[in-house]
Amino acid sequence: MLTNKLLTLVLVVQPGRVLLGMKKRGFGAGKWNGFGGKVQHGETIEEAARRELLEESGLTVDALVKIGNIKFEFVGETELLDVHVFRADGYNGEPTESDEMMPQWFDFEKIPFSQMWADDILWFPLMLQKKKFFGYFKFQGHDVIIDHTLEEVDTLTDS
Ligand code: 6U4
Repeated sequence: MLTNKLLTLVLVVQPGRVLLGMKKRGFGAGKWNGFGGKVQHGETIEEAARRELLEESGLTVDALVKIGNIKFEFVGETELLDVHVFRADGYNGEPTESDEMMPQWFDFEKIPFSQMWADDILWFPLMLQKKKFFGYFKFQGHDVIIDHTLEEVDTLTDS
């Protein structure tokens, strides 16, 4: 049986560029990614998204827009990662390196997909166009997608 693990992922977007962080340790180390992590007991998914963004990048944001929900299954693992993806178009503060992440802005044409999770190249175009989406990706190891679905949706639920 698969257990569900709630995670957040925040993309801070400015005209023509997006902020990514190089993950320095833990899950996905060595990859550029959005900012996020596990939802803790007693906090909402959005509270977790804000907390992780601040911890990992030093930024706060006013509006966080729910933009996607992606479920990840890893062959041989019993945990299903349930990642809630948010987009923020305005931010406060300066991107600051943390123990976990090294932030850097990337022009839309120079997003380093070859050093990102393999699913990102598929859903980033939707996220950048502010289209909401729902995805499912089944990974063999951390680099190979053996099955997936990705669809645009009108609304996203909280669970
Ligand atoms: P801690 O508690 O810091 O040890 P860690 O194991 O480092 O946790 P965490 O909490 O940083 O993991 O969460 C992993 C992050 O990676 C979340 O923001 C979700 C994101 N993520 C996981 N799989 C992903 C994938 N296939 N594509 C993607 N982001 C993914 O773009």
